[in-house]
Amino acid sequence: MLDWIVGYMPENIATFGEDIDYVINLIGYIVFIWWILAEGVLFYFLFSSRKKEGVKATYEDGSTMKAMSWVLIPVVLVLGFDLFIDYKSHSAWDKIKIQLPKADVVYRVMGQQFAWTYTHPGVDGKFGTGDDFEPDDLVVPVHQVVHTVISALDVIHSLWIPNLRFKQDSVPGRIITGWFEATKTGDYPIACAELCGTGHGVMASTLKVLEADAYKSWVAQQSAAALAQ
Ligand SMILES: [Cu+2]
Repeated sequence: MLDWIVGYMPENIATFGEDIDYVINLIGYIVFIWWILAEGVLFYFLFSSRKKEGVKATYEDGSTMKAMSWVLIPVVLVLGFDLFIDYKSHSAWDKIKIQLPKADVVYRVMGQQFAWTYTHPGVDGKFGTGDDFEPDDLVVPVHQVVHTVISALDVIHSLWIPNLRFKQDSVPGRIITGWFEATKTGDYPIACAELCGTGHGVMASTLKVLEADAYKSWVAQQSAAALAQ
């Protein structure tokens, strides 16, 4: 019952996925209850203020305290809900956005119209050497911490991997490091979540989560091919 909202979401394969799903559920419940209340008030007034014999329509300018309270009370309630959500979700923010665990693998990710470029540092783990390579898909090992060092070439994009509950804007002039740890092997979709132009919808690729051994030999093979060029 308590997770009926995230029940509609793609399978979670991130170590921090449950923290994100908790916040999505919490906000979903609050918004749902608020929607019922707001629609209830709307329909109440629709019926109670309908045309009646002998009653002339009047204009309310909203200057009395009683009229204003219809705005002020909801404002206070919404602010209270906001603070409650902040209170309940700050630990997730801290865990995911502030305290980055040490990286096992580092990728550079650049957004541009209209593709993601992934740069792997190769076997030596250092960028800017001959064994760097740029795979079409984001290939990572399972159960290891992956850092994504995200930049943008032209406009704002957003790297979105729904199964990882991962979404991070890429912003021209900024370098933003994100992280994740996948818990399951397989292929999962990657999209751009920031409308960036006509090709926004085709800015797709795949997250491929491999077993550690398969990942290692893939890196070795890609690096060797890069060095041979
Ligand atoms: Cu984009």
